[in-house]
Amino acid sequence: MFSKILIANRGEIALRIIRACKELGIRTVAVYSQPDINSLHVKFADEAICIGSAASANSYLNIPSIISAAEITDVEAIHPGYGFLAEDAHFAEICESCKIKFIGPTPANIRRMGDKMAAKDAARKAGLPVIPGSKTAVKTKEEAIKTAKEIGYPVIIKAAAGGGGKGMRVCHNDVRLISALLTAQREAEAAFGNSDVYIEKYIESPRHIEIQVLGDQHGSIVHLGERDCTIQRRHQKLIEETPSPAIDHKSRKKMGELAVKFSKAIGYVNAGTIEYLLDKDNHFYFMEMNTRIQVEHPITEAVTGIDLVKEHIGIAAGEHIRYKQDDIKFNGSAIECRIYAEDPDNDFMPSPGKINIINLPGGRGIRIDTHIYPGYEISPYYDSMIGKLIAYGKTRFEAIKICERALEEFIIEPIKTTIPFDKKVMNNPAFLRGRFSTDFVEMLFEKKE
Ligand code: MV4
Repeated sequence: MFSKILIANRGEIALRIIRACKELGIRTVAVYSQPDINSLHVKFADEAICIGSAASANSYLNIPSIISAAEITDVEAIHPGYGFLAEDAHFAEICESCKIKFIGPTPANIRRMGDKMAAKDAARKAGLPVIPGSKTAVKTKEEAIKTAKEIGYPVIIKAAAGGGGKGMRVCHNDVRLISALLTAQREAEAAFGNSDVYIEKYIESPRHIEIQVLGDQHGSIVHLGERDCTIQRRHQKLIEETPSPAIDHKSRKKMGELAVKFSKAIGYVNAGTIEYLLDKDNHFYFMEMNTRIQVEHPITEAVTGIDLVKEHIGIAAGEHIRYKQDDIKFNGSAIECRIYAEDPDNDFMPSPGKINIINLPGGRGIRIDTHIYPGYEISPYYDSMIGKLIAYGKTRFEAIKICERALEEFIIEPIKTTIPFDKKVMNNPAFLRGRFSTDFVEMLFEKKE
């Protein structure tokens, strides 16, 4: 095992990783931007180094600064957390060439899955159902129209280097497709430095279901079940749960087995997530793979009893996964509410500022992962997520009730947060019945007007 690692991140995930390290007896080095000097990750790490000014490009994305910090403090490995450099193959390569272990997949894994067409191609070859569409980049109007004719409207244009919803365009006819193609290519070029786009059949009102996988450096791969991340707004996840109320034991098993088959086929190492879309008829399709530890990992921890961050670090250190697929038992139901400093009654407008009063909920079945404290100043420079509430119960209904009462106890003042939104969802009939799609949040707000 490592004796000292650097955490190239901030906020709740930096704290989460520091906690795992303390339990593993690993010393920690925090890095921070100037405005983050009073953050808890700085306070709780064994050492801390300032790596630049507020803008992420100058600090948490500043590779020379981070590598220098790692060399000065003589760490053996770097944990990137999520966001920032977590899925930057170039950064993972630099770590390797500096003889610092990147805690995550191989640079080749990251690069291949970053190309969404290559990922789909690998999935198709491994025998997974993939969304019908173009198999190579669509360059011309003629190619676009030919693809649309084959698969039928509606279609969606996506950036090859995209993911997470950036630069997507839904089209219902040839005229719209032709004009959207050029805009999508230009947008892709501007956002990712790669103008390649591809076309897929557009699946209306789907559900987003992802499978957590873990693979060690010795070829062992297991899955840890699914997470239903359907409740999102503008590609920002708001609430996740496991097990998904939308799938039965049989599809769960199939989705898991195929996720493992895919991971084996690409020689995947460490924690990853296979994203599927589920259509109205409950058919599932591979969409993409995330090559990082994810925000919503705690709900999987709740139902499996496995500490994903400890596994993540152990695997990077060369340890074997010591359990087989059948050893992994799924118990109970878990729900995560992401708490954002945003005003749900004003189009989720960011609400940065100083927090004066906090009451964190607790009690049976509750876990809170957060970096906030009374007096903490939420910076407008970074993501507005300020914490996560994870509720665990024997059944989905119990988890919802525990979540609801914890939300009642949750006080953060004077800034606006998404807590009132979460309370509404816990009382929503469609949510309670487990019947909702990616349109859920929009519908919730339309009904109100
Ligand atoms: C889709 C889709 C429908 N059909 N692809 C959104 C994020 C990005 N990873 C892919 N996304 C979608 N891709 C096809 N062929 C609908 C979405 C989508 C979505 C997916 C998951 C969760 C929420 C979503 C909200 C809007 C659109």
